[in-house]
Amino acid sequence: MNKPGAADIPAINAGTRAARLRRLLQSPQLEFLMEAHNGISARIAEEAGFAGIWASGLALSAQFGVRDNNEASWTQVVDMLEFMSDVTTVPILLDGDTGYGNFNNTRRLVRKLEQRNIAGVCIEDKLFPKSNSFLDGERQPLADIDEFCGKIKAAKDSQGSDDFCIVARVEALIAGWDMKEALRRAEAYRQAGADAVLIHSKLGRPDEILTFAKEWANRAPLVIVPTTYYSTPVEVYRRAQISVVIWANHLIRAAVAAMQAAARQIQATQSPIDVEDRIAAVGEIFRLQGADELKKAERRYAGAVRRRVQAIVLAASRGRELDGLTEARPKVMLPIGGRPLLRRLVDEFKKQGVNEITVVGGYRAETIDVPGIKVIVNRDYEHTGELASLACAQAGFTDNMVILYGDLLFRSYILRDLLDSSGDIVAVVDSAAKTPATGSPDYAKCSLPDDRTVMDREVRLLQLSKEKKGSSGRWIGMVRVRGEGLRWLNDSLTELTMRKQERRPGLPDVLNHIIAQGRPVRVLYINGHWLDVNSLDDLDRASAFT
Ligand code: SPV
Ligand code: MG
Repeated sequence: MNKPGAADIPAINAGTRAARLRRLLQSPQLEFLMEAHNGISARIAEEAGFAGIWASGLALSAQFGVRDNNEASWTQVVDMLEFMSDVTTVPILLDGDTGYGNFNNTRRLVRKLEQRNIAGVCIEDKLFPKSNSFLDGERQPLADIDEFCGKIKAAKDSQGSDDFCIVARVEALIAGWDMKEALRRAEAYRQAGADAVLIHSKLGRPDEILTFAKEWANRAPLVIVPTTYYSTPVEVYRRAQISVVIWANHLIRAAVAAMQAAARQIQATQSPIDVEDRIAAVGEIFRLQGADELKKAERRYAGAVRRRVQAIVLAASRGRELDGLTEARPKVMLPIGGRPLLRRLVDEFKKQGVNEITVVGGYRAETIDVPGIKVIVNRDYEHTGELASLACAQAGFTDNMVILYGDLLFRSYILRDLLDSSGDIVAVVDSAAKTPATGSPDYAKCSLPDDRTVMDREVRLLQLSKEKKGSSGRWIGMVRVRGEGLRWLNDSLTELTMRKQERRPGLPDVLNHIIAQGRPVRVLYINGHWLDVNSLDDLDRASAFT
């Protein structure tokens, strides 16, 4: 068969993968396939610019850590091909060894490969279980020609798409037969329906394959594997009208050499310092895994799962009523039952899957030492108030946050219910008078009192003030902000920051301002089960609150 002229063939990268492999085989140019052996190596081969991938039997078995003797089952190979196919777009040609059995096994293989979008399979005329061509090649028996032709016919007859490619691999030269036998077999395989012939040689020079190519005279596309005669310039193959060159094992060999060097070095020096700059960054691994796509998808489909929530913890104050204990650290670092107050708070958030926790410190902020949090410092905490502390964190605000005071202890269900609540801004109000009101409590006027028998009523916060009379409960210093609520919060923060005020505005002033703009702030009623730490008595109570 003659290769068609360049003008007759569509672009290599159009159409199905099988059609593209067919065009690679039939293209008048010399084309190249790169070996790959798993998902990440397949992706690397494609990114490097290869128009097709050789799923090498040697490399696949090596990455499993077994020999190239059909020790890995064919279904294990097909499973790996599925990963390779999923992460690439270029055609993949499987090195299918002998077809893993007789004609019947081979035709089942073809169907399974097509289901996984594999473009073609190369089968070789040896016996199952085969051995690698470079291991005692001449001792390897060849298949009976008729039997192998039957296998090719069965494979061709069972393929669903006309484009799926069967490459017949001639091992005569490997097994010590002469050129005549190689040509006889190649011709028989062509007549049986093979789409291309792979002629393999283990010589250090290309002499055999060049002689073969000359005699073959382009009767069907010719594929070669220059592993041993690798120093031959590819121009030689062009001139010989070879169709496809397979670089058959270079990625597994590159990976093995790099892994050996890194492992030895880290073991010898007991440190990765010397290898760190020579190995791929973790970020590069994430990139190859497509981490960015998942981030985008999360943004798009976030409604389906509980959105990532951020916690903003206001923890700038020293805790005036606790002077004696807060010389060296802020109130939030006081130990309660052996664990700093802030640590307990952070643990509660983590329990609910809230892992992005920003703490705004001020007084002795350098002593805030709790793992897994980000600390932002309000350096002017002495002359500013909560509003300024909030503003310090404003750049990192998201439309899904819980803002709260750092001196709170609460039962887990309170945060859980707040995370499950609906409303753009939701304030937690305690309708029971059980928690002693120390410090400077904020009382909540609400649209409806807490009716503990009716769960789903929408209750609005009308105002926070120091006035207990007429209130429906006490705001505990915790508020949820999401969706539109973020814009309302930002608007009010900007507005209040610009106003000159006698008193330093706090979080209650921000909520009151939002309400005054006609924006709904909803109430989540609770009934005790929390405390805030303002006094020595509170500290005693907090120790008992476990
Ligand atoms: C493979 O890559 O597994 C091959 C080519 O079959 S070779 O190892 O050269 O036989
Ligand atoms: Mg092989």
